[in-house]
Amino acid sequence: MKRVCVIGLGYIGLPTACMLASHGFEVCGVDINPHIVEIINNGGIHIEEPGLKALVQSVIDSGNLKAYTTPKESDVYVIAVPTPVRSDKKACLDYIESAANSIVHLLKSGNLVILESTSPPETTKDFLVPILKKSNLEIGEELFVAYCPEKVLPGKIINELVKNQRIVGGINEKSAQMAKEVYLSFVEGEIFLTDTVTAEMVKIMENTYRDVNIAFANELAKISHKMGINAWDVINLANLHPRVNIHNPGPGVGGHCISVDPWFIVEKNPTLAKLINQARNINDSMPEFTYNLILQQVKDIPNAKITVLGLTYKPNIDDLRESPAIEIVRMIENNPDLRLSVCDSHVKRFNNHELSNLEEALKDSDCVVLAVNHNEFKSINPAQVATLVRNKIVIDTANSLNKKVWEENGFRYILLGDGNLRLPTLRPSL
Ligand code: SAJ
Repeated sequence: MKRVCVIGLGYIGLPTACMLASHGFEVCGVDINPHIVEIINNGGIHIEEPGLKALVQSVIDSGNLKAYTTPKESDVYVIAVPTPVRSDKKACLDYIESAANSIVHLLKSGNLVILESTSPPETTKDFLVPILKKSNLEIGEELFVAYCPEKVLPGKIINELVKNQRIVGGINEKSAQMAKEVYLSFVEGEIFLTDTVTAEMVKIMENTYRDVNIAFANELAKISHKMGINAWDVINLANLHPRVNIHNPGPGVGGHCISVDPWFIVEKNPTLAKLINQARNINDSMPEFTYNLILQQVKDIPNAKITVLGLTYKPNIDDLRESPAIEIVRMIENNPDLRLSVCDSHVKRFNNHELSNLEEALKDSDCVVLAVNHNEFKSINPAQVATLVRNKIVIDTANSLNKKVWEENGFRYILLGDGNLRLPTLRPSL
């Protein structure tokens, strides 16, 4: 049985390690955090992802996955560590560097090293390979290296790991072929081979495409506010065109991918990547835009209490990375004239914050802000909310609350992206 060492047991590394362990590999999972290692070895998980717990339990029970804090000698090494962006918007490759350094002494002729972490183009050949060369193995002849970006959507990781197509970029043909063999064990989607730089660029462009399109929708939301029209109506009507697909505006773009990866292109091409840079800035401006909507609504209420519903970067997950809701919460916190309560049952801890249950969060509130459209908030009953709050104002950043019902219960309903000046009877009925 081939041995695979997966370094980094986070949102990507852990599900990937499980897939490999349930498809014929003996897997050593590595994480520098001993607490995470202990949880996994006990068949548990430290992140929320549908289906993951059962998968971990089964591969721990079968003995095909074991977690450690340091790598063990293997045939294949998969690096799936974070690549955050620094405050100067430059990629931080420190985790790739330490992961690569941690395996150098284990590498043997015939081994394959796969990088999965989203990285600026040329990272594999110009950053990873030089570290691996310290093994004294001939790259492409004795030691094979590939870049294979993950493409899975948090919330659907287990399904997408199997079903999505994959891009495999090899440092040479043999490396690409060897990596393809590994993924063929569990991937049902088609696997395309290319070079490492193209594969790195494909990954970043997928997320940048989405970022630019969301920025377009967010810009439309701002313009619609100014012009007194409803951006959501504009989007619904424009998207009837067979070649138009405007994305959804919102309080900002979060997560470890879409809000980070475009900076890697800006870093490499500062003078050329103008649109990409601007799109990032537009999306980064949305928490403040949302905060200003809140301020407008509570300007006449002394010491207003704002209730923020949802803290994660998108619905129905527990991931807080780069969450726009957190930005909004910080702005509210820093305003001495406002009080704050936050409710999110997916989040156990958030800095020193006490998260309230829904009833506590709504009690005496002056403005309820739906920041993240978790399923749990869909069942909120405006009539019941009305009995708890002090002032009846609700701000919907996701276009997911029923305006009519909230208004029937006496609420002033504000939708992000709706300038709200048109007569309701003139609204298109989509
Ligand atoms: N968002 C909007 N408007 C939209 C769509 C999304 O404001 O119309 C916001 C979300 O609320 C969230 C952020 O964008 O804050 C990102 O959410 P997402 O669901 O679009 O994407 P991620 O970051 O969870 O996952 C993305 C996916 N990439 C693409 O769809 C191109 C996923 O397939 C990647 O594997 C993942 O990035 C990654 O790891 O790179």
